[in-house]
Amino acid sequence: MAERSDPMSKAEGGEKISGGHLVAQALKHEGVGTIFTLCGGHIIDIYDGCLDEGIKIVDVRHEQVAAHAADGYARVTGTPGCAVVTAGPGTTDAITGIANAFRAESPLLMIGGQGALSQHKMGSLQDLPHVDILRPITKFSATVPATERIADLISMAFRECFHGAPGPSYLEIPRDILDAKVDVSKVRIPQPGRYRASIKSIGDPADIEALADILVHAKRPCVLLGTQVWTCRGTDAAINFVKTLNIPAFMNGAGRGTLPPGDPHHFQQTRRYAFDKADVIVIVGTPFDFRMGYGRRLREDATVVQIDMDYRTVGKNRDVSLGLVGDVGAILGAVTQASSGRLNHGGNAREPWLEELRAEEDRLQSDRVARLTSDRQPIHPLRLCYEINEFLHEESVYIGDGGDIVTFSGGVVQPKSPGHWMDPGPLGTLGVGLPFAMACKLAQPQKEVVCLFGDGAFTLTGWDFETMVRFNLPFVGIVGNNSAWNQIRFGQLAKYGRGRGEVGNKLGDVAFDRFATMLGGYGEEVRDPKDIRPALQRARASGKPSLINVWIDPEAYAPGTMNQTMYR
Ligand SMILES: Cc1ncc(C[n+]2csc(CCOP(=O)(O)OP(=O)(O)O)c2C)c(N)n1
Ligand SMILES: [Mg+2]
Repeated sequence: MAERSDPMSKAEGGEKISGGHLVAQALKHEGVGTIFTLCGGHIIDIYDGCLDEGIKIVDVRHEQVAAHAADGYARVTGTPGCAVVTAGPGTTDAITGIANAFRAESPLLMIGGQGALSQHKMGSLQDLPHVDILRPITKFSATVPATERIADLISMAFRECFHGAPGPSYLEIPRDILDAKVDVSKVRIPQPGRYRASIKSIGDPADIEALADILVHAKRPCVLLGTQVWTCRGTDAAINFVKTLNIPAFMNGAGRGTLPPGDPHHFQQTRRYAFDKADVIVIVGTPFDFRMGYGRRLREDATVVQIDMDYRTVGKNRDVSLGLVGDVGAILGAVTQASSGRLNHGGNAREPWLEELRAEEDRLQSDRVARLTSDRQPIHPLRLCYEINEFLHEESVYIGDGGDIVTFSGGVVQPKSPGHWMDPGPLGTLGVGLPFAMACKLAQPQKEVVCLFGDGAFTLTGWDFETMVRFNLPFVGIVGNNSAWNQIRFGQLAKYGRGRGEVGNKLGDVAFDRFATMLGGYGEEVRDPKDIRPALQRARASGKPSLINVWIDPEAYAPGTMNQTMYR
């Protein structure tokens, strides 16, 4: 343990505290136990404060990783993540991570360095207009004008993180403001639990009754449980809602795993079928964005109900019959209560609807069994996904980071419990996998982390595999290696044909297994499908960060890629 630097020196004028120590206190008061960072002269006093407050400092090799890890940490813990980066390039490097968290509604605070206020606009080292750059992709972006205000502005930034649907905040601290020591008596240090209120609102109680009415009378309802079910930790409320009302449920994003595979209300393959035939469709915590065809894939004459944490999401791109804004778990709980006792035999009357969907689900599954278990070489991506799904257990968090290979996995891999699925979200950022694995393993070491990478995606943040080794964070990494940016390659080939369509989308044959061993991890390569599972098991048993390099067929493409659904 480092020696204390005596931040509270008793100079004349009373007890003093430095800016970096105020940062650390404010973080601790919010419950932030870990910061993700890459060092720079502008921010070092924050590290000194963290040492005194017992906040873990995880130092990475690229600021994008710090920001993605803070995003991942927030998703896993339900408390905000924190990235601390230096001025200029440290801040711009982190921007992709902030942008990803912004689109994914993930609460984190990024603290960035800045040249001294006394040198404002003089051309100081690494000076940039960070606050302006960050403003459009954060919920709050500000500079700290005085040391006394540091803890206060941090509490403000955290409050803003939880305004509506969560998101990132940014705070810039000039170097002289951070380094200065001020009288403790002149400083406001907001105390834990006393500077922001609960946002668990159910919205308008009349709308709860209205939705209960709709559901009690629905004959063929279905529900889509999206990411915010997890954000609100509304899993139990969602399960109770689905079971009490006897409604088939589809899950996406972090909502996956709300119901376990095999549950009678869990459906995966028949979403389109159900949306086409349902009389009532309840969309929970999922925007009508490209993933939902902007709402156009929902039948015009269906009763569509949208529940969301963000007022701006409800009714966007498609009219709704009823919209509810608030904590989606609290709303589902209130609706269940308002409908129970009024359902009579309505729930049972839905049995034929559930049976119809189940029959269709089974039909679609048996149609693809042969491809899932195909022994052919080169390995079909579906076989790899099938093996990963079989390999996961209750406590395995699955992370997908790649293009086509991850699209394949979306239809095959099913997390066994809530909070065990991570994807970048609607920004579609390649490179989130390793930082998410890092955050996940740090926040909950007892869980297993299984991460599937595209060979392209891995390389965007892959050097932080070394950080996983340095911090002893074992995980099972799998690279679906097709030596190409295949998801994009397909569209190019389809549009321009062989030759012109092969520009800018091919990669070298990289031995990721050897990359892993070079850095002190575990690695193996696989070419035969029957070797996949044993290799995964050896990676698990190694107790090290690992990469299983699986050579997959570069000529196989996911149906979503072939339809280019993401651009429609
Ligand atoms: C940071 C970033 N750059 C570019 C893209 C565009 N993009 C989407 S999928 C994809 C190909 C990904 O290749 P890989 O990870 O190898 O997976 P594959 O499609 O080959 O299975 C690309 C380049 C993106 N989504 N994010
Ligand atoms: Mg690839």
